[in-house]
Amino acid sequence: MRIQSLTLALITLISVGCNQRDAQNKGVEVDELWYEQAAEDWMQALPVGNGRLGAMIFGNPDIEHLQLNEDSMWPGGPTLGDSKGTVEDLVALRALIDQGKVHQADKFIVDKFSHLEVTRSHQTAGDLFLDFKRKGEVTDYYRGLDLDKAVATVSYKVDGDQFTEKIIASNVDDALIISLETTAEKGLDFDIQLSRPMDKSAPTVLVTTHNSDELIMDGMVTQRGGVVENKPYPMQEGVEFQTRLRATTEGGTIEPSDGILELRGVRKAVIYLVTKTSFYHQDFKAKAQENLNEVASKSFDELLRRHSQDFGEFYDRVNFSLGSSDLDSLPTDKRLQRYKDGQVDLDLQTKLFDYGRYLLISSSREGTNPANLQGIWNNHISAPWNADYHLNINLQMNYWPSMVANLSELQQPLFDFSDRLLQRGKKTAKEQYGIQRGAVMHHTTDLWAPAFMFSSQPYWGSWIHGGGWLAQHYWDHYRFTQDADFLENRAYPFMKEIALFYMDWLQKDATTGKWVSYPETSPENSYLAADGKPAAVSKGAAMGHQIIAEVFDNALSAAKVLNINDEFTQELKAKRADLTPGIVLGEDGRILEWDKPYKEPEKGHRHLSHLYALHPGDAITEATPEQFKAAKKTIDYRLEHGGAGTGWSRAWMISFNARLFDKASAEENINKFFQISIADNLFDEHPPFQIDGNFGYTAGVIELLLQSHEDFLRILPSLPENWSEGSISGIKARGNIEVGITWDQNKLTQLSLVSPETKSVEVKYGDIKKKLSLKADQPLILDVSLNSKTNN
Ligand code: FUC
Repeated sequence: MRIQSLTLALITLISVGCNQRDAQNKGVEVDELWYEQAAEDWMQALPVGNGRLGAMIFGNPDIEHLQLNEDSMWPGGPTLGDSKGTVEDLVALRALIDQGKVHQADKFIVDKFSHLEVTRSHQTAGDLFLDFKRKGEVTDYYRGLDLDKAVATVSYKVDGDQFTEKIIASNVDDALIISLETTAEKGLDFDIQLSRPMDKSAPTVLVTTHNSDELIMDGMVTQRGGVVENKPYPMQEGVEFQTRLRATTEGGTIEPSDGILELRGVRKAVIYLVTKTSFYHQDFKAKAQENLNEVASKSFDELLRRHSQDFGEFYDRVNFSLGSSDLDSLPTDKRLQRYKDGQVDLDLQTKLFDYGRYLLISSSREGTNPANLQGIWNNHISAPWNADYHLNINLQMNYWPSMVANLSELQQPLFDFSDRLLQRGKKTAKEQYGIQRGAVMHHTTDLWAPAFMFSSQPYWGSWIHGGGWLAQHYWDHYRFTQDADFLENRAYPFMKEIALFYMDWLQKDATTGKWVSYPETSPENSYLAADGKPAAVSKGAAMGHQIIAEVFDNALSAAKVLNINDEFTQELKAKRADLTPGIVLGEDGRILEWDKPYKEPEKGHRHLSHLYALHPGDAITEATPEQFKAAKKTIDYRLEHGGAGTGWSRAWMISFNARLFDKASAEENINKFFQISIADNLFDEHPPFQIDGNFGYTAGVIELLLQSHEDFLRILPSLPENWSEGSISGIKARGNIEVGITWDQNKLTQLSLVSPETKSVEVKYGDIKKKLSLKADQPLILDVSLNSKTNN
């Protein structure tokens, strides 16, 4: 596949007259999305990104549009709001719950502790338009995204003359670069324009020309329609930025005119675009200039080579195939439609898997902010859910593929961000709840990492386990990478702070004698209280106790690895021993979501928070058969009542199915995911667009093929029936083991395991379970009976 792609890259580089589709028709395979027409709307445009900077490409032959993105485009600053409430309020709140006054508790929690609704959003970085003064008939149109090399291409003929545009978002050179070429004798005539949408009718940028070949767009992110405490809160300040663009040409002329660059008679042009912001650099304007000078000193071919090599270092680690790719000759939107019409397309399933990896590499790189609800791709001033960092599943789901798909470095932004959040979370714990030790984080946050509670409704805002859930990623990062330094210096300190908060938050329940967490809510969901009216706050909820148990267990495991045995671990053990259980079965055999088997107003709710312990947690496994069965029942009930209504919820289902070895349901949920939740550009739809489903899907696919959460490796635990032949390589299991699997007629044909260290590992395939020895860096190749094919 790589050699084929390289061949393709060479073909496309040397031949303007031969587009990718022509090459493909000649039997060259490539991981690509492709279309026969320009994007009419944003959900048809194609994303490129370097982790921080990105664009959505429309490919319009008349006026080409690149909608621009940068990950720190936020209004406001770190100072917005403070924690609310006091320790006395917390005592009063708990008393209301103890007295069964849950509706009063619901009101009280919001009145006393919440900043109510806050609207301040991640925003678009603006738009780049290339106005081709084009007359003539456009034929042979092609628009594609090569996932292998992370290059977008638009090509077509106008009156027989070939036009080719290539776009990359380079991480190594930190720029967007666009190359344009034509075979037309008279060259291309076009204007280059930069702009950014108004904020409530107020201009947000000033565009000027510089020298004869540069555009400079200066601005600051504002949010005049901002809301805080449910009240208008115009934000007139925010992150400052400069976007700088330079055009170079072969042949023809460039003239600056009134904030526009006019290019005439150009046979070849390269446009370099950089954006720097005050979030990252005090001297962001000087940095932008420096960045532009550096990138513009290189040719497009050189930049493309550097970019593809850098991108490939991540992307090429994994290869997934389910057999034939014959349908590659069909445009992606037509294939998708065919799928939506009922014809399952296995190769498109592998493309969507690869796309998840592509999107993560493009939206989360070392030193950037983590991928938000839209990754980095956002055309709004006020985005859905502010395109922020929701901590009650969405941000975490974004990072589910990172470890299993062998992209552990890409988690770095999540940890850098979470460490900032931890600092603010300590303040919130003290100020809001009077808890002196540790840190708390609520259901959502943004670039400035506030940890306090904000929402006007208790059922979504008053959840306190954002930090607890993030702690799982720290521990898992260690389990996958075995990076002892990370464990000692990053993971354990984070896990300890979260555990400390919980230790002081828990209350002794007079009836059960156990430690109970309350006030609790179950993310975004409500139950029917004794009077038949919906309520959110309860005395304990499944997810809260599952997360607390996990944080305690993982912190103790980490302490063991680090040889720590101190007052903290002693106290932790004692509290853990008497913790209220988070997995309790109701009479109907389902897992309870709250402290009692309440009636539910929304039986098919999209969140399955009480199954956290099944996935992404690991407390429910085959080794806990009753809970395992109950988890299946819980899922079935949700689905019978219209569950999995959003893209991310459906994607989560695939991982649940995988953990329950429910191949048939996995197959069905994959199909439904394609049929209901995937847009033409293969972005996941909540709706609207939300990238978590893309990442959840990629992670779910691996979960079907390999699991390692039970201290042994399960090979092909939940292979869907219709994935009868295929292979996957380069994926990771806990223990830092790289795994390759090939199968045919639904049976394993070859398993390969390699570890950088000599170690023993237990592996299970079907009913066979074996302990195997791995020698450092020596692949162990096994057959269907887990016997070695390599004799080592
Ligand atoms: C969670 C979900 C919503 C949405 C939002 C961004 O709160 O319940 O469905 O995905 O995050």
